[in-house]
Amino acid sequence: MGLTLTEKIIKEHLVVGEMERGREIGIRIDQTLTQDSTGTMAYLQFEALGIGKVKTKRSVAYIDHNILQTGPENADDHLYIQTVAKKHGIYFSKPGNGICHQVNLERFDVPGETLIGSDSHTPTAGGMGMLAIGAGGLDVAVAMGGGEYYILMPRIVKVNLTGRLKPMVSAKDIILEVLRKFTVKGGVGKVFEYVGDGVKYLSVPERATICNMGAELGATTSIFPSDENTLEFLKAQGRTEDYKEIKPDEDAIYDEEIVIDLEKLEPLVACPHSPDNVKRVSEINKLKVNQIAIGSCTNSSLFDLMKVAEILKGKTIAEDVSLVIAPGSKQVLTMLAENGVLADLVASGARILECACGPCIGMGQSPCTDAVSLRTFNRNFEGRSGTVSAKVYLVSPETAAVSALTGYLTDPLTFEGKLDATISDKFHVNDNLIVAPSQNPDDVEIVRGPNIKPFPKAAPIASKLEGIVLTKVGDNITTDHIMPSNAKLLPFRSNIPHLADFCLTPCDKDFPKKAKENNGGFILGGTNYGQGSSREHAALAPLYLGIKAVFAKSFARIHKANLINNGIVPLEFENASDYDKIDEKDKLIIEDIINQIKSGNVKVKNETKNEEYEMILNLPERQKDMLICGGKLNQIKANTSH
Ligand code: MIC
Ligand code: SF4
Repeated sequence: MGLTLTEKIIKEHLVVGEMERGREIGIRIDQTLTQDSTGTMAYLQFEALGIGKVKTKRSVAYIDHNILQTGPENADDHLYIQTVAKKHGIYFSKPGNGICHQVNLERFDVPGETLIGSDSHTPTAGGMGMLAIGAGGLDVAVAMGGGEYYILMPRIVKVNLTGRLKPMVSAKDIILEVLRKFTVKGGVGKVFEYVGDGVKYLSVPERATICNMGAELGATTSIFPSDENTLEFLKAQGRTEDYKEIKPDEDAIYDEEIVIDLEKLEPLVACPHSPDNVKRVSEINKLKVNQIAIGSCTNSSLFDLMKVAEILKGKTIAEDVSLVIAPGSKQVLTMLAENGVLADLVASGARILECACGPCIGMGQSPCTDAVSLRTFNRNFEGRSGTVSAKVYLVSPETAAVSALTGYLTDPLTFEGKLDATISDKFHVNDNLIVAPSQNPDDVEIVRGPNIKPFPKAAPIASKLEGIVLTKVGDNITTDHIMPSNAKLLPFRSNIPHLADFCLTPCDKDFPKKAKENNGGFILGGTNYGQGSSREHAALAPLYLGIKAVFAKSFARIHKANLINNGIVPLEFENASDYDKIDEKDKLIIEDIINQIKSGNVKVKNETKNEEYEMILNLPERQKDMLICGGKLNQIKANTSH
């Protein structure tokens, strides 16, 4: 029986378990990446593991998120990461070098290898034919130490691309179409494998756009085969030796299949406030736009920005529009400067930002009150732009650029003119902002600024869990709700006590206060609780506040793993309707929790209502044991002390 591409890579990296759908497997990790806003915690945890040099083929630490530097905190974090990287065998990509996923694609991704990263958009590397997965910082720390990474063997969706995109319709429109079909929770437990005759018309950066935003499906990852286009890209990056052809067998068996006829695809837009709220651009009439932001790890490649420049060349953006552009990497910015296109962008009125995440994570460029902001990014969660009343629409670079000229959301198919931009056949390679690790690690002193506080550690689980429901929230709660990130809070990613005072406040402003007054308690959530980011802070802040368990109709993959890694029990309702019966302030009790965890069926008593609910804890033994030990670090310590 033939294998899918995903199965082939997993088979080669399988360390624990069998490739049976839905069963836990452990895979060997070739490469890791971290970025600065999750990196400080990941490296503190790595240090706590007591490992000397990383054991991966390559590990890279990027600085790309926290670059506003409005006080010493960001720079202190950068210095900590730089020194810890130097000591432990990790490459360090300096601020200014670019967004982790874009730079990793250019310089380090290798077809057929495995990558995990402490950022949910790590699957971007699927565009290179790599099995790349977003994970919590602690899982990345363990992988750096040579430990395997655990996932449930995914179901594999065949996304059959037929035909070729029309001009002005873009890779972004393909992934928006997949999101329209599957929604933000439709990808949980799945890998999206792109195949079909349409694949050959997509360059590596376009494939990366699709895999990048596949994160919004809740998927484990997305992947393309490697082929002549991959080889061309690697050659153009001076990395021919990294090429390896890898594709699914002809008779591979998939769990699901969808077909997307690229010829029929039209420009699409994800409307506020969810990446799956997708409509045709042509359906939306007369939407006046205040701000347009082009960039992010989704759409900041040289190819994307060349297309934007062609549209803007010789013209001026609309009077009422602010256009900001953040190139994805130093390589992209250098080439825009060298070929003169940067001048076209600036002349049209674009404001050029540093090569970093920037506005995507609310690090500056918050739009005006009630603004309509068109962004080429991947997330439009409420408030993420830094302006709570703003309405963010996610679009392709073509739609963004054409709309910048008209001042209205405009279908790029109405643009008169033809784009000539093609993928470059030779990139300007200069890795001078990537610092190699030290040959003499003993001489490297790790510098820890005053903002770097110890991370909270869970204790082995008590025999009985009791407490009140501190807050009741709805469906699709994102990690941006649980642990908001904006220009004011991001400098405190290494300071959980400070961040904890903002935990869940977008949903319930008194949550931290209630948690502190009641000595902790429980959170009640709906479906897909914890979607979005990989930030472990969304588990560490609740841990700090004494949260013992979260009850939800279902959980997002990375957040669920982060809760378990930090000893917080994620319980799912056997009957979703029980969610309606529980109210805030109800007192809940779970007796004999250790045995209940072991059995996987947990009875929860509601003392206030005199009711009982059946909850499910459908976890592999490894994670059940982890909960009993009080999290992953305690489990590792317990296992190494025997
Ligand atoms: C995001 O896009 O939400 C982030 C910011 O990159 C996060 C990581 C973080 O919260 O630091 C992610 O995607 O994992
Ligand atoms: Fe950075 Fe935005 Fe990409 Fe997250 S989604 S890594 S914040 S550019």
